[in-house]
Amino acid sequence: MAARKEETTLIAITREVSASIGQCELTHVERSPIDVALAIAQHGAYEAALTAMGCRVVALPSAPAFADAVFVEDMAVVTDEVAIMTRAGAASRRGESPGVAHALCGFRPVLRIEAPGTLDGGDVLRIDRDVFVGRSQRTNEDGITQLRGLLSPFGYRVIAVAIRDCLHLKSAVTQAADATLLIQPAWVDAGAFARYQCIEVAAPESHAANVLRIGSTVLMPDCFPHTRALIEAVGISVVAVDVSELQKAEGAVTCCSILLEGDVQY
Ligand code: CIR
Repeated sequence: MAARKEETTLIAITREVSASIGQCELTHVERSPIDVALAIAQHGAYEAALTAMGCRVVALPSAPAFADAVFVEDMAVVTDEVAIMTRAGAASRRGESPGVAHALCGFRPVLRIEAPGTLDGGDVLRIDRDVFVGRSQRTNEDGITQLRGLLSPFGYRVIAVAIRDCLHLKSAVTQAADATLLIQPAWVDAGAFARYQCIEVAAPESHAANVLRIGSTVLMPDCFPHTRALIEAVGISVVAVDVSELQKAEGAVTCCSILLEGDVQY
């Protein structure tokens, strides 16, 4: 029998779509019927795209009692050193946390944001040792202060950023390449990111700033062709997926996974 080997790879933790996704939290999006079967199929295609981009997908079973469980990003902030379980800003989502913590404890020491702090992973944009955190309806000052206390021993600088008219910081800005961000300037002050090349989303595509960078490629929704062209114009390759049903739940592409380097056996 061949010996088992271990290698470090990029792991993407995902979670199955809950049948109850139609009862999801909504803040800036009008409720409209979600086709659950289509949402499940789109999520499967998203996972397949992650695999094709080089990730090892670790899919957690669904959490039927939690409509938003597919949006796993909000449950944790993971660095090379630790996993920090957030305390979700929406009380209805806090029960999603144990299943995600269980998966992460195999890869990192697990720390926690405690009450009265709240923080959603969607509000955290980490670029090297800078950790930008959105002050949002989901993330409060106490949550930001706790995150700073947990990460500063590892040399991270936590920088609070005001956002407006959107759910999370990463609704407004994400990283597309080492020194390149994609930004919706109506929702976040671009001045906070002055040292990066900032590509503004195309005018008719207000929700296009959320992309998931994996190596030299970004994954993004396929409904933003003008923004896609702007990204490709600076030499970044793009993989596009249809996530229409997840967008109806106010989700996008970063929120459906937690990425981390980890050792896997094969
Ligand atoms: C919520 O409101 O919590 C979910 N319906 C959507 C969460 C999306 N999360 C994210 O973009 N990080």
